[in-house]
Amino acid sequence: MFQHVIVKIPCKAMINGITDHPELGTPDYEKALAQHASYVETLKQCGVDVTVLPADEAYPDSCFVEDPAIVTKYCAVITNPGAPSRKGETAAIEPVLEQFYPKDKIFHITDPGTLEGGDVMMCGDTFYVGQSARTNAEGIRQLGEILSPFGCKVVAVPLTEVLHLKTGVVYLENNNMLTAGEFCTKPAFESYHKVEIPVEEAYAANCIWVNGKVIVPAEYPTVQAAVEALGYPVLVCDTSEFRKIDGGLSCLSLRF
Ligand code: CIR
Repeated sequence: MFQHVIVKIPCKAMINGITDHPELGTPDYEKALAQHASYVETLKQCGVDVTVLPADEAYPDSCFVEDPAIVTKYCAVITNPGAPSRKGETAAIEPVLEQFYPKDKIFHITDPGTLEGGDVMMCGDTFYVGQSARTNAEGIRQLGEILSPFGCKVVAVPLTEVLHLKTGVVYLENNNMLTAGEFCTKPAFESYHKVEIPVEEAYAANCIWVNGKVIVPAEYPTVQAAVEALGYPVLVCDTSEFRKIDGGLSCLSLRF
């Protein structure tokens, strides 16, 4: 179960956030703020306390607070984002995590290792880590070294089709996993009960389990029905403006 969630208000510069999908257009900032506020309210309905950090105009993608840190029940890890424009986001998140973790339980990924939290999927004590354009083999090795003393296993999952691992796969606890695209056939996920998401709704693979409920992005009826069929109460949240800069539900929070 999660007790805490950390989010960060989107900054005005988010309209210049990194995107592989310019064809989706530029985010509408006012709409993004409203969607973010409603995201926070939805999280509160899942019984967590939510720490809302102020916007940081220096970093266009800083609302995607999942990427500069990994939070576990054992420790926190400050990452080393692979995107040059996002590296400085880690300095702002560390003092916030010090309010929740003792200093000797906060670790760091360092050069030449790179790693972004969006590539890390926690399934119990196994951490699957996407080897992506943002996360390299050395970053994954360092994470393994940090987590193994806690009895955790780190498994690298090479990916080519999407930005981060969790762009295309989500673990919903109870052995259930939603997979899209290349993640439907990865040997690493063979033992899970997988529900395959159709290509036209692949964006909705980025949904989140929070304390028994699942938050799903608005307007993905097939995914919503599939999650309901698995027996989870579903909450819906519109993230259309974040999608335009390749972000979604999981990227917008740290949950622990
Ligand atoms: C980026 O490219 O870094 C941002 N525009 C989107 C980050 C999404 N984060 C995530 O999937 N964890």
